[in-house]
Amino acid sequence: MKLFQAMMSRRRFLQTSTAAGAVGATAAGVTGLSGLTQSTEARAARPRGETKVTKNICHQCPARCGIDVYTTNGRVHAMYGDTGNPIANGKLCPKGHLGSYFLYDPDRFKGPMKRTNPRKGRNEDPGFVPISWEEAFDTVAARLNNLRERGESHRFAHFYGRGWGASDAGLYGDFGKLYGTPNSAIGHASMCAEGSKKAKHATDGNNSYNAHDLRKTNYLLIMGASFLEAFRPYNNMMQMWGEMRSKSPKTRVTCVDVRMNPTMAASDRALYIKPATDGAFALAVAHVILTESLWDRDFVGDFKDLNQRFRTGERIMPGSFDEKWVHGLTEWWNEELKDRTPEWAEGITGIPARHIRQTAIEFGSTRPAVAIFERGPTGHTNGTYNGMAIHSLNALVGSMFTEGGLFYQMGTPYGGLPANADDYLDDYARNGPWKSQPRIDLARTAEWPMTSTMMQEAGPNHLKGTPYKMDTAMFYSTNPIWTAPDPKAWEEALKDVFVIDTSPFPGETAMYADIVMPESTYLERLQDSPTYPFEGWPMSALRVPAIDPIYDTKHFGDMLIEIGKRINGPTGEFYRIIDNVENVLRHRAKGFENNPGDNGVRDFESWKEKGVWYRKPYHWRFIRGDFYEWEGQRYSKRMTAAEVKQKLLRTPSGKFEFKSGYLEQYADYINKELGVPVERVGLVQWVEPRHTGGNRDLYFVTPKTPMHAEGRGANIPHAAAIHQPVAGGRGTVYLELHPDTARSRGIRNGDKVKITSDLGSIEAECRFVASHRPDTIILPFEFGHWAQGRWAKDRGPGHSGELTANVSDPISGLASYYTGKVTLTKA
Ligand SMILES: Nc1nc2c(c(=O)[nH]1)N[C@H]1C(S)=C(S)[C@@H](COP(=O)(O)OP(=O)(O)OC[C@H]3O[C@@H](n4cnc5c(=O)[nH]c(N)nc54)[C@H](O)[C@@H]3O)O[C@H]1N2
Ligand SMILES: Nc1nc2c(c(=O)[nH]1)N[C@H]1C(S)=C(S)[C@@H](COP(=O)(O)OP(=O)(O)OC[C@H]3O[C@@H](n4cnc5c(=O)[nH]c(N)nc54)[C@H](O)[C@@H]3O)O[C@H]1N2
Ligand code: SF4
Ligand SMILES: [Mo]
Repeated sequence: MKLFQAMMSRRRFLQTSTAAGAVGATAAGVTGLSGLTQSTEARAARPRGETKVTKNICHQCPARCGIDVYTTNGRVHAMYGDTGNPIANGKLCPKGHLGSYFLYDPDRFKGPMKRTNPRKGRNEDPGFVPISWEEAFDTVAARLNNLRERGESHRFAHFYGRGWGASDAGLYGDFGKLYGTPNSAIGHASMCAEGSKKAKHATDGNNSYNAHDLRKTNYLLIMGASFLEAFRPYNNMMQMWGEMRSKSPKTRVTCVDVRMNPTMAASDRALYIKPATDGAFALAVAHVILTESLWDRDFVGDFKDLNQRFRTGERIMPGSFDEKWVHGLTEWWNEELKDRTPEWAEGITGIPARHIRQTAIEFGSTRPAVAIFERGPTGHTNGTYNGMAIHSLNALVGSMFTEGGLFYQMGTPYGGLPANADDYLDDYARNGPWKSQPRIDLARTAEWPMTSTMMQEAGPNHLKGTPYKMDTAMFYSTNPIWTAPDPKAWEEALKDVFVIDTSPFPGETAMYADIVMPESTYLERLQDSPTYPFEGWPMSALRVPAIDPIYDTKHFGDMLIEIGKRINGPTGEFYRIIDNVENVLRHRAKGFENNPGDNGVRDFESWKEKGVWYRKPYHWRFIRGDFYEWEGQRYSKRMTAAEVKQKLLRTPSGKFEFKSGYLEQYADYINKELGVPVERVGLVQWVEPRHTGGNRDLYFVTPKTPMHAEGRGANIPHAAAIHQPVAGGRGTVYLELHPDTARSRGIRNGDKVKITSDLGSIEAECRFVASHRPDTIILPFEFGHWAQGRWAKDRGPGHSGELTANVSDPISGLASYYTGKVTLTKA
């Protein structure tokens, strides 16, 4: 009853906030207009300058919405969603409009600086003094040349968070190869959402996020993905929600989460799950789809004897099922699924068996149906297996590459660079001692053999001196001293590393910098951005500077190129040919000459004008049992099994694998790390999570909210003012908890509380939210900065990261942000 009330009021909140938005807009329009009629003549007499509209991309989250930036007399005064950008469609999320705060942030770094105080720490003033860009580049290049001469170039590392494209993070690979370091670059994916990619890698062979055709989806199962707050591309997800929920028949939505959030409130069915148990839920759904005969015959196949059935607890005969595009179904059923009933899953997930069964029957009998998941199920030690179980549902109902289903994002057909790095390798680059050195984070070594990156390990590894100590580290759009799990380890680690930070404004990592090379904000820089997975067809947007940099700042890509020019030997030559970011982009845009975009973009100039190149449709489709390729008019070219394996289902078997050949290659490792018997490693299965915090009694979850801009937005006062939709936070962030959880601890609504994990304690003010799980407390991520701008610094609750132990899923390497247990007391 209480839950229902909370959901209703939540729904009302959504409705009224939309309605209020509409009324507000009309009212403003009307007053604006009537105001105009009275004063137009007076204003027209004294025109106040030309308004220029330039194309750009919002940088506050990975949605990468295209924006029109309005600049009058050299001042940016407005930005709107670009009507010609397929993600934005003329709309933005509430954060998008706030972009000029970054540009005019009074706390911005005004130009390059060097540190004068050798001591580093929270309470140390870095003593930054201005230097010229020449001095900044020369200092860094001298260090790097010196390391190279000593045969220690591997001790230089590049770290990055939000990379955008060919003009920034896309330049790292060549740099590492030419200069000679395995650490160019270490990306933050293992602190982000690597788990869902790995789950897909293990089952369908694509190490990637999915693209979706949500307009045509008729059933959506959302598991631990914040569809109406974060799921990518966020702004477009809200538009898709509108489409799905207003079409006929409307898309039915079941949402599974550990807390009440806007997506739960707006769904047809909201299921509260015990954290980290999503795999058990999904396996039970799979069990029902098979026992109720709801699987997709065209994709999965069928029994040879059509009278045969899947029956709970009964094995099927090997060889009795003809698999079509799946691999391992028989073993999956016999060794795992046959006993995974809804009743079994109820015991693990806490979700009543009848809800699991209903969800399964709906999901299995509606086409097309899609199951999505992100950091919720994967932010745990069993994350990859949880994700595999959920993704298997997409295969069982035949949604892979189907209309209304899931795809993988196509790349942009960019032109080549004016020089090829392989032609500029000297002997050191080819055979130097760096070649035998592992990465500082030990990704892709025996320590973390299955991961592509392990950024959270780099700081602790440096502290231990294993595999070596870093000498110099350059940070681009990442702030591990604040966002990494157990960030205090990074505070210690970076004390004796020469740090180069490129942030436009202060942050924790920047306070440890020896050299600050401030980047221009996104409204001042030229930069490309191929889309994150969206609808599958290729797309690449462009940031066109609205104004020249208002301070002495540069684009990160230009910094990298300038450092490159100063590296001794052929590396310098290579970068003199690459020259600058604009040159890079002009060459990349040559790829559009033979592939003109649907909006007419065919070169650099038209790309700048329209702000985006894209070309529909998606090239492949599964139709009634076969895969087809687009031939200019229709999906008419039937693909061979070999083509499907090469282009779409890139697993060892060329099929969707319920028994993963990829995982089997690492059987001993997985057995050692997770205790799964060697012969079972490949199976999609239930694996018990290991929560940190042992016998502490509350789960601690730190999700994203609509106004949260990763670790970059805490200094935007307006965003802070409306941060927390469920608890109604104003100007701070509250710990959300169930009243029963509070009362049994003598805590009242609004009290200051102390949250304690194995790592330490932080304080927060609490708000009762009767619709949360009583065993789970929620503190949205973003506040608790000790070094950001004036609106972020020393404000709000403590920083949730300081309670988060550095424990990761051994398969994907994703840091287990949502797995820690804590205790709660009155402060
Ligand atoms: N507004 C906004 N959007 C963003 C970002 C942002 O900063 N702000 N950042 C972007 C980035 S970098 C990323 S990685 C994505 C992340 O996108 P998401 O993964 O969708 O977002 P999260 O908030 O991390 O987590 C999703 C949900 O998982 C729930 N959850 C936690 N544990 C469990 C569990 O065990 N089971 C289940 N079923 N649910 C659980 C949380 O309550 C939360 O509602 O968002 C992107 N979009
Ligand atoms: N407790 C907890 N921790 C989390 C999460 C969570 O949910 N809970 N989420 C995790 C996730 S999903 C992610 S993706 C990571 C993100 O963590 P990070 O990789 O650290 O990325 P950001 O927090 O966005 O930090 C980017 C930093 O880049 C700088 N910056 C901002 N704008 C620019 C720019 O235009 N140019 C340059 N050069 N620098 C800029 C700022 O100093 C900012 O501090 O955090 C993770 N940490
Ligand atoms: S913050 Fe909002 S407007 Fe900006 S890219 Fe993300 S969804 Fe788009
Ligand atoms: Mo992320």
